[in-house]
Amino acid sequence: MNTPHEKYDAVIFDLDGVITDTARYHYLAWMRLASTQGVHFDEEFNEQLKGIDRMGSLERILMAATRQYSLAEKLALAEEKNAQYVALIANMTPDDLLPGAVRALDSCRAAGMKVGLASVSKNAFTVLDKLGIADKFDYVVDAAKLARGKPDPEIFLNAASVLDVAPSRCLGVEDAVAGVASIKAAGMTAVGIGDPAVLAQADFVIPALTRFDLNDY
Ligand code: B16
Ligand code: MG
Repeated sequence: MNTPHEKYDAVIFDLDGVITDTARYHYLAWMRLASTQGVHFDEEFNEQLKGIDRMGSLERILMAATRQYSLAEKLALAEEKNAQYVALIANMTPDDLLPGAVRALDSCRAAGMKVGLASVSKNAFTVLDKLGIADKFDYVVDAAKLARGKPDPEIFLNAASVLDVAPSRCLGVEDAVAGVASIKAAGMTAVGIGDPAVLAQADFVIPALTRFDLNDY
């Protein structure tokens, strides 16, 4: 029998930017779309889009455009960006797992904790399959069924509810400002991956999953 963790019964991970660097592919696909619409797009702009769902991200980019877009045009542009993104992730393999990701996931299982995945990406199941880690999760949120994206707490609350763990006994792991806000709004403890100055709302911040240690939280 595992000794239960003193504070947590579940760990809920974000995908893009935490387990694999698909954040880079989202960036490249948005960059291409923004340039076709005459919108300046750079790393700083991209930072604001991390964890924001597809239509929400598109809205933010088009706000910087010089004209108005109809709903049909927006849907076509979102589809165009997604086609580009799907092409970019087509050749992903387990080599695209970020360092420390498998060890972190396995350490949660070994500690007897439930493991969830909370990504607002509608491509999350495809990415998990390509990475070969789908079986490491007890539950993966289906982003297509969400009414609201991050920073709304819905996605993390859905994961906690299906895993049957109180939010206060959940640890959320995120690389995005909107994602950390979602975890905190859900009443969970947040481990940020990245820069402490950017992820100021997180309870703990580590540079990468290589430094993930359940004993620290
Ligand atoms: P898709 P996460 C998010 O995933 C990404 O951070 C964000 O950049 C992206 O726009 C969003 O997924 C939607 O992705 O277009 O594939 O549905 O960080 O919540 O894992
Ligand atoms: Mg992310």
